[in-house]
Amino acid sequence: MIYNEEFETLPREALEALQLKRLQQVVQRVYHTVGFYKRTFDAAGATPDDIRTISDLQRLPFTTKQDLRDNYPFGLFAVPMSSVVRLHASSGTTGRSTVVGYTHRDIETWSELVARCFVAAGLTKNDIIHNAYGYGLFTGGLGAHYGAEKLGASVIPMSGGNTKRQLMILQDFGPTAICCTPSYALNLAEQGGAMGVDMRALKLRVGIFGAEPWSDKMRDEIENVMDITALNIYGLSEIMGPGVAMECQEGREGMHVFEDHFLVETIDPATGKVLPPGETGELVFTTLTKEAFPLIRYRTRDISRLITAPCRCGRTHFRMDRVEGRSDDMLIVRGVNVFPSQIEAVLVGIQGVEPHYQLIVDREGTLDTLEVQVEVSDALFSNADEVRVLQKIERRISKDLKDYLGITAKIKLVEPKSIQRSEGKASRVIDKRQI
Ligand code: DLL
Repeated sequence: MIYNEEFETLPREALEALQLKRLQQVVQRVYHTVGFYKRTFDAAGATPDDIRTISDLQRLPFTTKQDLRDNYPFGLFAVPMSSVVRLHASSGTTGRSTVVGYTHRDIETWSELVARCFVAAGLTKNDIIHNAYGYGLFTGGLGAHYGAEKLGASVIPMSGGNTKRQLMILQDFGPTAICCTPSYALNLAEQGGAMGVDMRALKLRVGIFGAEPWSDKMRDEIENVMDITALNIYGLSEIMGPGVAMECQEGREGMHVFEDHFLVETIDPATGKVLPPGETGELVFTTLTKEAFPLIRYRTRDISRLITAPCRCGRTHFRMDRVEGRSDDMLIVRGVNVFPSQIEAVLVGIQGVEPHYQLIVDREGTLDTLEVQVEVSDALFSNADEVRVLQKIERRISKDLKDYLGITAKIKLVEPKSIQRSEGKASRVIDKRQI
C-alpha cells in the first residue's frame, strides 16, 4: 500500500519538474526573508534567478550546523514567530543546540510524511502503534505520534524509559507495531526475556526503528527475538525529524527519500564536490516545502549512498542506503546525540579538572555505555588524602553531564598527563561498539 499514491509514484520527469518549481520558490523566499541567505548567496555571487535547473542548486553555498548555532535560536526562521506553532531542539543544552520551528502547514506535511512511513511498513488505521520514541524536544516522539494519528491508527504515547511498564503495556494493550531506537528494541526484548515475557508471542508484527545507526545483523537479531519485521526510518531534526526517508516492506534495501519535499545530494565531505548518484558520500538536503525553517543544502554529516534502481513497491523516489557513519565526531549514545566538544564544555566548567579527556563508548549487552576518562590537576592529585574530594568531583561531572546533556556516563579520574597527547587532530573517542 502507498499512502499518497499520486506523489509517491510520480514519474521521475514529473517529480523533477515539481522539485524544480518548489526549489525556485524556496530559494526566492529564503533570499528575501532570511538575512543569512541573502548574505551567503551574495558572497557566493549567486542570485535566486540563477536556479534554472535542479543542478543550478550547486551554485548555492552549503549550510552547516555551525551556521545554525551562529543563528541560535531563531535566526534562520523564515516566518514571524506568530506563525510558528511548534519548536523542537536537538539534544544537549550546553553549547548551542539546534532549534527548529514548524508552522501549522509544516506539522501537516510532517504528519503526512510519517503516515507515509507507516503505510510503507504495512500499517493501516487498524493498527495499534506503541510509540517509545522520547516525547519532548526530541522530534522522535511527537513526530511519530502525529504520523500515527494522521494515518488513523491508535497510538500509545509511551515515550522512552520505564521498561517494565512498557513491557506490561506491550502485553496488555497488544500493540501491533512498535517505534523506538533499534538498541532500545533489543533492550526491551532482553529485559522482557529476563522477566519471563514471551516476546515472540506478543501481537507485534512490525518495528519502525531509527534515530541511530544500526546494521542488518541487528535487524536479524531483533526480528528473531521479537518475531517481527524490522524496518529502518531516517530523519534529522534540522530537516524535519523522523520521516525524511523510510524503508518499504517490499524493498527492505534502502529508505525512500520523500523527494517531493526534500532534494538530496551526495557530496565528497572533504572537497564538497557533488558525487554522481550511487557513490558513497555525505548527504546534503534541501527542504522544498518547509515554511518556518527552510534549509538550503544542509550538510548532514551522515555518510550513505543513493540507490536509483526502481523499487518493486512502485514508489519512484530514490532510496538512501543505511547510514554507514558520520563525517564528524558526533556520537549517538543510547539515542542521545552528543559531540565531544559538548562534553568538554561541561568538563572545563569544573574546578580541578583538566581539559584532557577521552571518551570510551562500548555496548554491554544491548546498552551503550560511555566512560569519560579525564585528568585532574597536579595540585589535586598530589594531595593524597583528597579521595573524598575526588569522589565529589566524579559525582559533579556525572551530574552535570546528565543535567546539561542528558547522558549517563561512568567517570574515571586519571593522573595528570596520563592521557595521550595529540600529535595533530586529537582523537577523543574510542568507539568499541560492534553494531
Ligand atoms: O533522530 C530523528 C528521528 C527520530 C529519526 C526517530 C528516526 C526516528 P536527530 O536527533 O536530529 O533526529 O538526529 C539525527 O540521527 O543525522 C543521523 O546521524 C542519526 N539517524 C537518524 N535516523 C537514523 C537511521 C532524529 N535510521 C541524526 N540510521 C542523523 C542511522 C540515523 N542513523
